[in-house]
Formats: sequence, C-alpha cells, structure tokens
Amino acid sequence: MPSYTNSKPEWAPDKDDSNFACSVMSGIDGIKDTTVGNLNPMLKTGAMKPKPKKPLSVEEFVKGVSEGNRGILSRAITLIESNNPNHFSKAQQVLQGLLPRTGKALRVGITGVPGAGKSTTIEAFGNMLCDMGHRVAVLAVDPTSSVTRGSILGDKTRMGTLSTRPEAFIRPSPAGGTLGGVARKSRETMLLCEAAGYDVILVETVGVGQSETTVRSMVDFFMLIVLTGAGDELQGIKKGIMELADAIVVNKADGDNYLKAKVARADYERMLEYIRPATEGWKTHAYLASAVKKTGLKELWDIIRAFQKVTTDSGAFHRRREAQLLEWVHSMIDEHLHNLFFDDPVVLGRMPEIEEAVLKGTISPTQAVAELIHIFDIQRATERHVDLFHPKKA
Ligand SMILES: Nc1nc2c(ncn2[C@@H]2O[C@H](COP(=O)(O)OP(=O)(O)OP(=O)(O)O)[C@@H](O)[C@H]2O)c(=O)[nH]1
Ligand SMILES: [Mg+2]
Repeated sequence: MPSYTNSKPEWAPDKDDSNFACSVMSGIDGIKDTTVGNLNPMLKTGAMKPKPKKPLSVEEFVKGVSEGNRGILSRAITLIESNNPNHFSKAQQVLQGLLPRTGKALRVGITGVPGAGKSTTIEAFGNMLCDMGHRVAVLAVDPTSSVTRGSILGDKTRMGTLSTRPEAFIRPSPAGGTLGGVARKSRETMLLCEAAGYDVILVETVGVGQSETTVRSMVDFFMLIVLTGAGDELQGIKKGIMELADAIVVNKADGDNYLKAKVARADYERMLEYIRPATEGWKTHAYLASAVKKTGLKELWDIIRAFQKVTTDSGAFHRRREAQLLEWVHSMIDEHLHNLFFDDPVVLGRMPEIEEAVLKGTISPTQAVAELIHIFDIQRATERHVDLFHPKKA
C-alpha cells in the first residue's frame, strides 16, 4: 500500500491562514513506469485501447462523403490535411472521385478584426440557416494556427449550439504551414463539404495580414464585420479590405451601442462612395446587425441571395468561379517553383557569394538573378525535392 504525505504547496498565499485549505499529496508509488498503468491495469495490458480505425479505400471515402457520413467526411479532411506524402495521392484520388458533386454550395467568406464578432455571427447566422433548412459547413483559414490550432477550435465551444446540430459541420483551420498550404487544404476541404451535401459554406478568417485576400479568392460573397468608431481611425482596417467586401456589417448594433452603430454605418457608406466595388454589377453597402440579439441576420441573408441572383444573371458569378480556379492553379505553380528554387542546394551554395556581390555593387540585381537562374536546373531540383507534389514511393 503506497504511503501518502500531505504538504502545503509552494505557491501557498503569503498570508496563509486557516481559510487556505489546499495541500499536495506525494503521489502514487511506481507511477513513473507508465503514465496511467498503475491506476487502471486494463489500460496497461492494452485491453482497453481503442481499436485503430480500419483504413478506408478511395471508393469507401467517395461513397461515405457522398452519402454525407460525417465521420468519413472528417477522415477525408484529415487525409487532405496530412503532410505525409503517402497520403497525398490517395487524398487527390478521393477528391477526383468527388469533383462532380462539388461546386453547388454558396461560399461566403467572413472577415474582421479580432473581437468584431465573426464567430458569434457565424453561430447565430448558421443556426438561422439550419432552421431555414440549409446545411451549413463552417471552415476557417488561419495560417497562424500552428501555434494556437486556430481560434476557431476554441470557437467550437463558442459556437455551442451550432456545433451540436446535425445540419452543421464545423472544422478548424488546418494547422500551420505556409498560407499557400493552408489555403490549398481549406479549398479542398470546402470541396469535400460540398460533396457531402452542405449547401452553404462559411469561411472565417481574421482580417489581418494576407489571409483575407486568400479567402476572398475562394468564396462567392465576402463580408467584412466591423465595429463602431469607424470614423475615428478605421480600427486598423486597411482600405484594401474594404475593396474586397461585398457587404460591410456593423456588428454589435444593440443596447447603448445602437446609435453609435448607426453613425458608423453612415460613415462606412460615405467611404464606400470612393471605393471600387469588389464584384462587377454589385454595389457594396454597409448594414447593421447584432449577432447577440440576432437582428439584421435575416436581412443579411436576403442580401446574399440578391447578390447571388444578380451576379448569376449577369454571368459574373460563373466568371469569378472560373477565374478563382485558374488563380488557384497559378498560385500553386508559383509556390511550387519558389520552393524548388529556394531549396535547391546548388542555388543555395552560390547564393551568399552572389548576394555579397550585389551588396558590394560588383554586379547588378538583374545580373545576379540571371546567374542564379542559369545555374538552376529544374530537372535536378525536382528529382531531389521530396514534397507533396512528388511523394516518395511507399
Ligand atoms: N453586444 C454584442 N456583443 C457581441 C456581438 N457579437 C459578438 N459580441 C461579443 O464580442 C466578443 C467577441 O466576439 P467573437 O464572435 O468571439 O469575435 P471574433 O471576431 O470571432 O473574434 P476572433 O475569433 O478572436 O477574431 C464576444 O464577447 C461576443 O460575445 C453583438 O452583436 N453584440
Ligand atoms: Mg472567432
């Protein structure tokens, strides 16, 4: 029988008195040889270990996702997100099999500074859409998420009611990597969700840095959520973001904040006069909403539907989708060639010397580039480059 000793913790408050009842036990003998084995012998023997999931074939993935099986959809997304080169070609085959079922959802991007109310809006808006009979998938693009695993993960609790609904599917941002890598995974995840029958896709991204431009390039309708106080200093919102938006939503238009929100809306309307609209044939306006009081959300949906109708009739909707597809292809080529070049040992070997020569003024930047490109051999670089596009044979 192990013996326990009680002691006061090191962090006991300075003014320790009888009200402080905390003490620390010495722990259980032998706990170090296995983390939990001493507590539950069944765990030690492996008898209670969860069985590893049977790998699914490409056909099983395609069938499961097509039938809207959430478990299989989650596993297919995990396959897409995997950085294991051996998973890459399988994921691409799954995607290929599902392509005919994609493209039918309405894709809506939502951006705004931290705290603007994106997640709260998605929760309220998503619930409303589910009540209306839609099936809603919520994704996030957050390239910083290698560290935090994305704010949307915490959001699963913030999106408490939405995450438990069978008509809704919430997936956090793929972790880490370059924005290009995160973007590819999010785009492909969006396609999988469409194939699984979700007809509205909401993509959240924080409106700082480059990720909002990336999300704009994968959605049909893009909304910017802002707060009051717009006239003062634009809350750090770059004018560039306003140029991407099809609607500006002044959120938190409730309680004492309502009048301020009305003023902010008018300020944004004035600013929009001078901004080129994001979508041809559509005039971007500012609207009031309260995600907490659930006001303005029905109107927002009406606006999105009106946008869909106007742009579909004019052909702009279809043209944007086509342009987005090609832009996706081009951006992946850019990134791939960039990696091949900057990871090539021959290029890397010559780089310091050439850079020094540029800094000394012995050769011009143009000459330097010509020389580096000259020694770069794409065949050689491709052969040694092990990455997602060139998976090692298993
Ligand atoms: N009064 C009021 N508060 C709101 C409203 N919408 C959101 N909030 C509050 O604002 C805070 C931030 O809301 P979030 O939805 O987490 O904001 P976010 O934009 O998703 O923030 P990040 O994920 O950190 O970028 C929370 O405390 C919400 O309760 C609203 O319409 N009215
Ligand atoms: Mg959020």
